[in-house]
Amino acid sequence: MAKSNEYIKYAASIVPSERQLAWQELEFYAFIHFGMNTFTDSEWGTGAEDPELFNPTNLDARMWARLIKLSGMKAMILTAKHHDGFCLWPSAYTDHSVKYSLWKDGTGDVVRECADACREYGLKFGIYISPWDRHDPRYGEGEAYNKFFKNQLTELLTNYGDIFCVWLDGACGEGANGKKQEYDWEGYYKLIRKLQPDAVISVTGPDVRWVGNESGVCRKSEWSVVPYWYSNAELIAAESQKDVSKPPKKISHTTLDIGSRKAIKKCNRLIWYPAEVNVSLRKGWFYHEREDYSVKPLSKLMEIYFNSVGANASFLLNIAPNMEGKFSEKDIETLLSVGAQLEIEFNEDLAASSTVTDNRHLDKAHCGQMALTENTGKYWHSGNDPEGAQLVLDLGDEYDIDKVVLSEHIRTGQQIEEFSLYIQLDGKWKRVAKETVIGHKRICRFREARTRYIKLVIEKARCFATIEKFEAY
Ligand code: FUL
Repeated sequence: MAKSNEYIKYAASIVPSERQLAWQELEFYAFIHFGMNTFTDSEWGTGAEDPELFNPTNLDARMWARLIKLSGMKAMILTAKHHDGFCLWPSAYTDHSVKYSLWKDGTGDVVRECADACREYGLKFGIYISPWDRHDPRYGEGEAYNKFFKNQLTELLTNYGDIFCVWLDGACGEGANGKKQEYDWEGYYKLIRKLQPDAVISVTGPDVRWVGNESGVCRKSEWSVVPYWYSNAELIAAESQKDVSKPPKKISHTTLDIGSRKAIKKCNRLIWYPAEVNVSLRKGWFYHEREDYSVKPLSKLMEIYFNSVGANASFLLNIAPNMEGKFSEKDIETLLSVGAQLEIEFNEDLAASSTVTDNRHLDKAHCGQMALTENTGKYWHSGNDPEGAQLVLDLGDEYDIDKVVLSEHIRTGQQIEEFSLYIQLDGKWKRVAKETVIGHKRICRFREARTRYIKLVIEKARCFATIEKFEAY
């Protein structure tokens, strides 16, 4: 029997770290691309820009944080340094920073303002720092550059309070001297772990997997347990964007199926490496006036939300403040509509006071009733014979529903491989979803119907099945 196969048991035993568990809870959070490129109307600066060009007239990080919060996002990741090397904080290790700009006569610190605003609005704060630095003459000089980069990381990770994420992109181009740098990834990771042990290292790092494109496309089955080599920095760098005009559109990194039994069977080292979908609200990552008309419509953003957050991935949505240092009108309008739509979609969990019956459970403490989100910290566990296990929810009355939200108890690994969801109509069960993975979250959407009973059937699982959230809307 496949279940007894060692490789399946091994896959089922891979669990997330505490920092990954905390990150999973964020689900939807903001990227802020702001810096020298905002003032030169470019996407990738050359590094030769005059620091004096950076001069936002009305920078308002509190407004950024407030709008991020209102749009339903839970954190902000700021581009502290992009490929052009210009630093948004007064780094002691370079003269290419806000310190040498006209903004606030060189006394300003965008990283500080964002960190403070996030704390004020209850958002987590993270940083993007590009290892590729087209300005610094040490780039391409091996150890000298790595030391400089680590010094900058140290500044960012010691002076601004808790950092939830260090987002390292894989771009590795030539420096001003035409040389390429050999990055000391292991050294960077070690330093980050030492200074901010709770921070996830995303994309070119071991904690959060880049989905492989920048257009909001996810795999049908986004597994959190995948072969270890997907976290290999050199591989990620090799697959990253190489040309500013050609952002990756389709799923690459690296195939469509990276976590099924077939995909992991021959692999002797697996890793918990859940996906993140990064998409820009506009066409580019930085602000360009000509792209004021490229702001994605609400419908597109909701589609990406359901296809990412609703399919075991997280959604990192980029916002590009303008030269004033503010979000533009169109962006504000759109962000507020996303927040309002999320409130409508997830207004009240109609399953909250259901009675749940199951056809098997590990023990009483893990009976079907524990699957309800209401029972915080508890979960249903099928026992060691998961296939065919069922949960039936009696909502207590008939309600119009069009969505069911499910979560596994991922602290005990990702187990469910196939399931079906049914609602009862006129005394008959009607299947409304047939899917594969659940993982941290699966949102099943279907045509609105009035029902009192919902049934979940586990069709295939690794060693057992768990459900810790079961909601209906
Ligand atoms: C890429 C960069 O080259 C883009 O400019 C942007 O920052 C994106 C999020 O990551 O690797």
